Amino acid sequence: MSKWCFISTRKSLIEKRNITGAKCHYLCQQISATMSIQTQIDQFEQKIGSDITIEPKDWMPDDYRKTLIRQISQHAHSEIVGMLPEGNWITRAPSLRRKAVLLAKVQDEAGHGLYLYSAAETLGVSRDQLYDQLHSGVAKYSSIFNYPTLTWADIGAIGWLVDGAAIMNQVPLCRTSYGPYARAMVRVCKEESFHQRQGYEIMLTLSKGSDIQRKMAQDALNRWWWPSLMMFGPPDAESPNTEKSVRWKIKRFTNDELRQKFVDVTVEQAKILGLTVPDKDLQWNEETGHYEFGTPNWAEFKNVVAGNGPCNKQRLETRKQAWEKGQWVRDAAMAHAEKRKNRKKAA
Ligand code: BYC
Repeated sequence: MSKWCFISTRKSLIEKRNITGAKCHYLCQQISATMSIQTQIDQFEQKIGSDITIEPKDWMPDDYRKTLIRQISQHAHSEIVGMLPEGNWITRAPSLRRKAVLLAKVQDEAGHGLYLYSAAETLGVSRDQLYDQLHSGVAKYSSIFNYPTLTWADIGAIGWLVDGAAIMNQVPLCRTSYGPYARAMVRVCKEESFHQRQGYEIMLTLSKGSDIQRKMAQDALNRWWWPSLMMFGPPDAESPNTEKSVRWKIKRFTNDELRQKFVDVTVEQAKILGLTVPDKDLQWNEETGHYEFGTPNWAEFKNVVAGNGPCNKQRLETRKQAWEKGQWVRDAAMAHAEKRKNRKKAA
């Protein structure tokens, strides 16, 4: 509000409404505060409209902050819990090369979790709060990691399908409107494409192998296909967050748009492998230039997200134990940091 505007508002309030100077001062303050909030909203909307990233010290609506904390922390938890199904096969990888590659991939996932927790922290939530939400079962993480990895082919299927779905979802997040999240995603996506290729390479090797190996690959595809489609979230019509997140450019595409892109790309890759996508409704639509596909079992999705999937309890328990057993490492790191600080002070 300009100075001139302020004075005239004050004058007209006193003259027309017959109120005291003190009361008028209070009212003007209220107007000014409202105006400055409006200015902040306008500036925020302008940045979003012009694709200028929102940075931690910028003003942002509470709901934008809340939505980001929710999505980024769920994403971070997914990376950390996502280490478990694959970690299960590190000791049983079929060769030294496969073991080294898998070890590197699982370590990458830990790194992704850490970048994402750091991005969430810039929004004013602490790492301890986030861990607490995960360990107490309050926080969500991706439904996909509540399924078991039964054979070595599952490691191929996870890399190909799960990391493939992750890339489809996360490449657009490199342009998400919140700066620290967008920047974290750039490195995450580079690593995810290596993950996807290592998975596809496992599937390619198995599909060119013996009958038993081909069967293993097909069985893994059969079990991981539908849960991979569910990774993109509920259908748009049942997604309470999509409309707002797309408007704020947190999400650049809707759940259904990304699911369709994933199906279009992945079905072609399955053909190269000589494997069959387990969907009797799958068919190419010449007119739309897209595959039509069946409906995922949304009741199963809801059940898994509610904590009742095949491995939910086991995953949470493993994370809690890792946290408790790692206490001595955190204590040792703190003691070491304290010692270095004191040494520096004394020097
Ligand atoms: N699983 O309104 P919606 C990885 C929840 S890491 C569980 O559409 P939104 C990898 C959703 O949270 C993969 N919950 O939500 C790691 C919401 O609940 P609340 C993780 C799900 O946020 C290691 C409710 O359902 N990727 O790839 O607009 C090894 C309604 O949904 C799921 C990310 O996190 C699900 N699948 O859209 C290998 C990417 N889907 O919070 C690979 C970033 C939905 O309202 N996240 N829900 O109680 C996103 O892009 C979005 O958050 C989602 C969901 C598309 C996932």
